[in-house]
Amino acid sequence: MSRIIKQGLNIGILGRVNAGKSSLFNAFILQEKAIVSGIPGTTRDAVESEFVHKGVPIKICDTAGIRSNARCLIEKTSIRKTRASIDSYNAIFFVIDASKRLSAEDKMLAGFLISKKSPSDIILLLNKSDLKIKVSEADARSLFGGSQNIKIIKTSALKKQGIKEALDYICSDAKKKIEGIKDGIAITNSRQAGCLNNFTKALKKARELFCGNADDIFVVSELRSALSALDELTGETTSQNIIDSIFERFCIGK
Ligand SMILES: Nc1nc2c(ncn2[C@@H]2O[C@H](COP(=O)(O)OP(=O)(O)O)[C@@H](O)[C@H]2O)c(=O)[nH]1
Ligand SMILES: [Mg+2]
Repeated sequence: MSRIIKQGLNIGILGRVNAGKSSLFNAFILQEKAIVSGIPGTTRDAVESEFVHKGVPIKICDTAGIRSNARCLIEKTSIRKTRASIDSYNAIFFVIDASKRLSAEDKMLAGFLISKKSPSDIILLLNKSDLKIKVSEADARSLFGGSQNIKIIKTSALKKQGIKEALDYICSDAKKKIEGIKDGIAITNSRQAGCLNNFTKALKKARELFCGNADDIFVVSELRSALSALDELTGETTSQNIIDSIFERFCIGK
């Protein structure tokens, strides 16, 4: 989970060809970045975009649709890449074309996903919900053995419905997961706050001196103060060797 804090949310959009993945991707990022087409197998290379929603940095990736009878080598390669990328996503938008009956490809992909991800990391998007719906929520859930842990949201990339709901859901879920961690790393007392304060003050001072062309010795002295404030906060002592090698490089680099 600390991966979310370090890198933000990494979401993959998966589903069979023509389910509407690229259209949804464009709706999520509010741009026409991915090519939308009725011709199956159009998306070959994964297309990525980054933005912030409700305070959560998100990287979202449109993938090549997965189908069993890929026509050519390029498509086969992109499908292999899609499969291999699944581990890197914190969450998956699994897109189903709800205007058509569930296909063997939907089932195959759902089986593959559930073998790789926990149900709470899969959000099922019943897309094309502006058309006559042929897949009920119960049908969709049956793809995952009826699991109640899979969130289902009806979307229409065409009418821009369910887009905000899907992003809101994924962000509030991420925030819940992060809250638990935040508690563990909170600055809990004034001594710790004081250390952080001293650390930032010393760093600022070092920067000022450096930019003002002060002699290295003064800059280094401030950096040492910053480090010792950090040591006090973490309870660790930075080894003299590390300090020496940092300053050696610092002085040569200047
Ligand atoms: N009616 C309707 N058509 C859609 C919707 N989303 C996508 N489409 C159409 O479905 C086709 C395939 O869309 P695309 O986004 O390229 O699918 P992908 O292969 O999963 O990336 C295109 O003709 C889209 O215009 C939707 O929500 N409603
Ligand atoms: Mg596509």
